[in-house]
Amino acid sequence: MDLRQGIGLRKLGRTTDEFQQDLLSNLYYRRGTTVESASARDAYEALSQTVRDHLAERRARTAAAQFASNPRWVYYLSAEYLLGAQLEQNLLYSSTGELAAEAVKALGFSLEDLEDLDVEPGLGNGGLGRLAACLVDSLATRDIPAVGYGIRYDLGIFRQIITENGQTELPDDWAFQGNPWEFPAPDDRQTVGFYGHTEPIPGSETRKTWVPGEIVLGEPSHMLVPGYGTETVNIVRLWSAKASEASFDLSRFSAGQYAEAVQEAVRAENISKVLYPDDSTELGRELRLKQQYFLVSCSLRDIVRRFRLRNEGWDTFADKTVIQLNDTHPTIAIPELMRLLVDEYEVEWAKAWEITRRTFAYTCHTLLPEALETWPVRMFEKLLPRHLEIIYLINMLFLREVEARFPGDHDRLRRMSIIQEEPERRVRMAHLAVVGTEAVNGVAELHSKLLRETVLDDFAALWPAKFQNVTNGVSPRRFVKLANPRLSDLITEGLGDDGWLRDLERLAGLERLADDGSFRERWQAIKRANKVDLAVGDPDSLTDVMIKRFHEYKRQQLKLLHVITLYQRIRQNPAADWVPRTVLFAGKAAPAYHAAKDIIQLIATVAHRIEADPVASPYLKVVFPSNYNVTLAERIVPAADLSEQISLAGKEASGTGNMKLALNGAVTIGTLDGANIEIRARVGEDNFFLFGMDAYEAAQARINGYHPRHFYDRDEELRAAIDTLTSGVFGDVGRRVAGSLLDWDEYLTLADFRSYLECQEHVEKTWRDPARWTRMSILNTAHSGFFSSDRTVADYAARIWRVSPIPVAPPA
Ligand code: KOT
Repeated sequence: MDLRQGIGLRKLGRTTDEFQQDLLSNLYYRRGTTVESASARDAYEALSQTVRDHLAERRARTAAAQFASNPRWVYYLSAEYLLGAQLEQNLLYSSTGELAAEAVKALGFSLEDLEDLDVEPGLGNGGLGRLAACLVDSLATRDIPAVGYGIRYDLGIFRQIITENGQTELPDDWAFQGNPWEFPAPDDRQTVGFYGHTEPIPGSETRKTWVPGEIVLGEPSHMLVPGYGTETVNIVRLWSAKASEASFDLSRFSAGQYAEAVQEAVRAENISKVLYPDDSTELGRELRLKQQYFLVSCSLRDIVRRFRLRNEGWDTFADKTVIQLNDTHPTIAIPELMRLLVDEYEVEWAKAWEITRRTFAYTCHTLLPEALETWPVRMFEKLLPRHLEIIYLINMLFLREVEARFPGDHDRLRRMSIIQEEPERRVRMAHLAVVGTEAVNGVAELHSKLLRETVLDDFAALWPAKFQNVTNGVSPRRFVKLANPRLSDLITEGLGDDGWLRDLERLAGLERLADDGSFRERWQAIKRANKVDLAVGDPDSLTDVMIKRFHEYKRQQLKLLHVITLYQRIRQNPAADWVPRTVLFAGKAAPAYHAAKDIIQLIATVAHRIEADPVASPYLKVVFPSNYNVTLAERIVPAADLSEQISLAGKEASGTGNMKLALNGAVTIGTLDGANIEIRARVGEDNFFLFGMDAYEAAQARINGYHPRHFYDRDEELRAAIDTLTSGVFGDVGRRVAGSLLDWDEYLTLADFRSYLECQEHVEKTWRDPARWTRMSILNTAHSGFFSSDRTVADYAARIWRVSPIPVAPPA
């Protein structure tokens, strides 16, 4: 037997009978149970294994095809991945959904029951982590050889419970019952050093020996990432920290000091214990820096290992490798690659630097100054002494370059240095990321422009060609096909086939149906049915959703002031012809972000009050389902009529929820911020509710001296809403939120209040004309094709990575 043909010999069930056989075989031989005694979990595990086998076979062919062509590989380094539930996706991407439904039915289960057992790995916080998941989906769909690297946190993003007391956090032990979707690969384990000291190497000026003081092992496992409508199956490789044998202290154990004996091992394994639950904030904890270096060190060694399978020497490394840094979290990869090349492989500094710069690219996801990562030099020195020396050398050579271009401009040197001097010496990771990469991109047009004009302006002046924009996108498979099967079927019928799932711009073909009365009625009926399924309020009410992380810049507090105003209006005039609304909030706040948690608690309190009020509750309902995650987003997005995208202009880098909602026919009410601008340009001004200041007006307002009380004094309804909060009827939390708005209002909520309320009146007027609303809804879907992550990946591939697809042949 020719073993290389071996993978072709394993015949996978393509008929119901064969699939059934495979399922039973997994139930008996892998699960060790029988049809008679199989529990739902047994059935779930066996089904997952059966589906996984289909992908594994494609994976084997993919790896063979990709390595054979020795391409330029894309390596995506991200501290976060929000992959979403796997079973339903993998059924879709392996076209086994119908087979599976019949097979599990014969076992006495329904597919839906088993899907309920599928746990979503919550290995991320929000937009940045979900973007990573959409990009790896699209990389596979576009047949691009790629690996996503990340950390396999034992505990993912906390589980959230909402009560009238606000948010409570519980640990998310997501893999408690095992994870049928991952393959451990202990043979590819890596060794990671921390702490210690460096020693000079006689005869060399640049090379050093690093003697680490702590050694931790990184064990990989991978999840399969199938492309849709193609053979390619890529992987996401996630690292778990494991203590080395040496860290177990046998002598202490023998002396009865059991806790002390494992102390060091516990410390080592804590590195991948828990995801930091912060989003768009900076936090300077050593464990976080350890996580970052752990991810980077394991991944770079793996990348080098893979390179050496096919290549020799270093001359072609950058031709065969591009590493995309998902924000600055993995930026230590730049000095780490320098260390590997210079210290370990004895590549000369200048050559190593050329290779490094050509290998990396950096995506920035924020404009908030507090989210720009910096690390105290002292912490760096202790944890990664050799990396700090390398950063100093990189910085010295870089500042020489700046000095040559701008002689005598000392202020510029101080601004651009990788090392911040005042008030404390810190390493500026964004500066390191710009200096050490070939391309830097923002995630929406406005964001990329503001990066060039503000935060990174000095760098854009030095290297204008380095700065690019790549507007974010989302996976139409997960966020339309899987989330909204009814709408997907109607779109497919309207367009004649389902090619739109791989070529989303084809949605434009729906435009001609926007004026077709019967199509409109079916569209409307689907939205209604999705609302019935969501079951949070009257399906005939305007379903108004604000789903995203809680952050003051996103301005959930503005939405809340609107709700309070509506409530007061209804109370004052109960007999008027009110538009019934269901306002749905969902999202988590960082556990230590007290102002955001206050807003959550206040929303829950107001919701309760309105619910208990017989006058207002027929027209206004506020709901706050707990534990917003990918799975919950997939239920809410298809049911939304109105999409709230109301951040202060200039603060939201892009947003991607805005894209998911528009694609599903929600109409946006929003500011000129992030990707809202591009959504509006595509769906048309008439099909988007615009309000508020733009980014330049907002910046100007701050410069001119912003006084929230000015708006409070001049707007009666605003005053009434805030006075209610101050009065204490919503408790202390109401007082705190009102106080922060009146005294400071960092994100100019009060300045945009009136414009927002007027715009909401326009929303209601439009809603009263269902034909018109439905037309707007259809046109939102029709013109959102640009926001596919397949397009995002195509942009990166063409302009940043310079890679092409490597198609995988179907089985012989
Ligand atoms: C977190 C920490 C530091 C720097 C940035 C972040 C961050 C940014 N986390 N999530 N984001 C969001 O990323 C999304 C994907 O690009 C954007 O759509 C969104 O606007 C960011 O807030």
